Amino acid sequence: MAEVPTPLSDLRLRGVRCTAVEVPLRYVLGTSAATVKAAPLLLVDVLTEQGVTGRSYVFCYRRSGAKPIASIVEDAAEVVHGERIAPVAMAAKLQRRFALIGVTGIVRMALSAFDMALWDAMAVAAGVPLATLLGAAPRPVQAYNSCGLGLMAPQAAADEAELLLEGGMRAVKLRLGYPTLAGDLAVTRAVRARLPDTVQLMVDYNQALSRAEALERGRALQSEGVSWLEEPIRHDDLEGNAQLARDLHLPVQIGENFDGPKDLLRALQAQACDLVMPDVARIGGVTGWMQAAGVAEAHGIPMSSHLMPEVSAHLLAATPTCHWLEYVDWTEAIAAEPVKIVDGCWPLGDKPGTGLAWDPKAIERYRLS
Ligand code: SMN
Ligand code: MG
Repeated sequence: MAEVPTPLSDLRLRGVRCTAVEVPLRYVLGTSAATVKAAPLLLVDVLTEQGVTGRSYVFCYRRSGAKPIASIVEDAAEVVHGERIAPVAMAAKLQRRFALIGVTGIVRMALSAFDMALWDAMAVAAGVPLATLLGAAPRPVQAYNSCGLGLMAPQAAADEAELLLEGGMRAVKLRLGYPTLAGDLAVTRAVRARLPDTVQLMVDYNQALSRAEALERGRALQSEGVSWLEEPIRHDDLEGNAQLARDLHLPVQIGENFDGPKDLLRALQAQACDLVMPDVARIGGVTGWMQAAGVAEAHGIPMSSHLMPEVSAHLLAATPTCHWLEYVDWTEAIAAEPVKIVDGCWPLGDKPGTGLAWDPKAIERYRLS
């Protein structure tokens, strides 16, 4: 890390280094779509001629995702090799160069990972937190605990919910999508009953329901003290989501599957949701996030994040309609200095960049081939 700030105009791309790891999770996460027992992460380091390193990582969802994403990150770095680091300009060039394969799915994730590491390099070189570089005042960002609370028996879920209040958390998220409405209600009631009234409870279906089921279950959940209904149906069924948003008092939350800022715009134009929560690795990194944040503000829609809290906290600090940071502790095993939640908030300190730094021994231990 550069001790003395490097003039940003001098910062040039030398290359990238990608490392795939699979980190253990303290809390297993059983969603209605798949169970996450360990998290495959791709760590991306952007190297500059000046010796400054920019870091990012993305959650690969499946182990098999790491290699192809890494290969595209390396390809992208080749395209802009030797250029002055300018993430917005580089994103435009890369989107054009990757237009034939299509900037979606894992291509989008790779370009997002690269973009985030570029922004980190700039902030590190400038000697300021990423939030500061984005024009925001670094400040604590309210977080909800999204560790665990997967599909499990009601009493086990209630026990786990209590553990998740560590650090003064004022909200937690529960995964739903049991075979029956009765199953969803049993676990929601057990968890709600165990949480203090001051703690909010979000629920997430991971797209498990049909439109009709979502209407029935959403109506039932309206009187159960729940704060939002996340991805009840297919994320891309905008008409179905709009119908639910109209018919339910419970706010409909979507966004982790938005593929670039245009998806967020389309969802808001279709009035498909009350709240949005883009994933920084699918929305287009820092560059895509900031564009999406402008669109959310223009529509007056509160914006939260999805996973990867380290960079998302900086972005939310710079988001006009900042709502909730999704906190997960997935990098705890590999972080040089894991961040601890204080009084229910992610504390944005004064470390340059996103503050990401890895423990080399832990990286060796959890490295994927
Ligand atoms: C989720 C999705 C994928 C992996 C883990 C968790 C979930 C969330 O939808 O919103 O946290
Ligand atoms: Mg979700």
